[in-house]
Amino acid sequence: MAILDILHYPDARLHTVAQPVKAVDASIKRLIEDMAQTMYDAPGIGLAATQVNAHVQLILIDISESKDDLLVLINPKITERSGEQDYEEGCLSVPGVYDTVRRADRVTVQALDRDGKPFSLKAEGLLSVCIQHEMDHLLGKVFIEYLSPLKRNRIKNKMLKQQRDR
Ligand code: GNR
Ligand code: NI
Repeated sequence: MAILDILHYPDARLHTVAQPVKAVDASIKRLIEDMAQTMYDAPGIGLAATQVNAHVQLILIDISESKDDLLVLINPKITERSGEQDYEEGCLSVPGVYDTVRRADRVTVQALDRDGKPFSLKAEGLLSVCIQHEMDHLLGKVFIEYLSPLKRNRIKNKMLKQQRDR
């Protein structure tokens, strides 16, 4: 297992659109292991392959208190969404920035699990937010793109300054 480097905004690679996983083979399983270790180490409650510069449709989520309930979604597709909720989001690719995003309250998602087996999941609340946040990463989208251009520019400058000062 290995801890992978997480890309930080405004890295252009975060805007790459991920490709579908063709086969849940040994290399994908290794990526899942490494991403899990990276997510728990960070720590975060979700991680998209995009964030570790692997541009395949793979996301990991663990919103459990005990950090022992890893959810793996490969080639996820949202088939139903309803309602609205506002949630204060953060992102490992935009460290130190938190802001409110409005998303669907409930989603139904279809995906493959880590054995390549199809499953369907209904989610609400934080899990639903997290699924939508991670699926945005696979489309090359970071949550701050929902904020006003003014806020986004301030965040971009703050991030660039942080990276200069490191
Ligand atoms: O760790 C994370 N916390 C979080 C909090 C509110 C809404 C979304 C998230 S996901 C984030 C990890 C991350 O950046 N995933 O892409
Ligand atoms: Ni994120």
